[in-house]
Amino acid sequence: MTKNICVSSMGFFPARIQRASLIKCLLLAAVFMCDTAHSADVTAPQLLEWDFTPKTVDVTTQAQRVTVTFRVTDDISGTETPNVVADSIDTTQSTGFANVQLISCNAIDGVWQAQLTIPAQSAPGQWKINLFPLRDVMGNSGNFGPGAGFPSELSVVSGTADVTAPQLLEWDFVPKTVDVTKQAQLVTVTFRVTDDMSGT
Ligand SMILES: [Ca+2]
Ligand SMILES: [Ca+2]
Repeated sequence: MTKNICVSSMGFFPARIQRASLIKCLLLAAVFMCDTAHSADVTAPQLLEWDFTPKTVDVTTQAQRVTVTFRVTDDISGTETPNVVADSIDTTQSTGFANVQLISCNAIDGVWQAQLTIPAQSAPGQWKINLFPLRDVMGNSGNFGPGAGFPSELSVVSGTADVTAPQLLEWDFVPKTVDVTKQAQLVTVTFRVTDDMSGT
């Protein structure tokens, strides 16, 4: 399209302007060709390096912090900030998402760091540190990480662990019937929950 516009306009101008137009045309054509030569980003980011410290924490008396450091590259659009979380293998306990920051370089080739906090009285045993998703700005996602070849199991020592879920002891609501013909109505739910150690 760029070429057609250029050729059709050249016939109406003197030779000097035609030369200028020709140069302009070639430049535009070059830009156009460069644009079309850009590759689409259809490839997910790659995890190149991954480690965390310490490998064992004792949360008997207080919470402990684990630092995860990893390097991710992406071919074109750049890596979006990934999520890092640690989950207890034997229970439903989880740290929740860590605070993840890019600490050096950039989203094309960057080193990221995540701070995980294992709460006091957490479940003892092995916890698995997960990385997900490895997704770039264009939405290309890889598998859950870190994957084979990288350490992912954290040992948790906990002398007084709370591994029992809360119990629902009482539950009721009033009223049992509402008439919303003319206006909205409130229903009040009251319940009692107990927990053995850490609280509900
Ligand atoms: Ca990509
Ligand atoms: Ca409990």
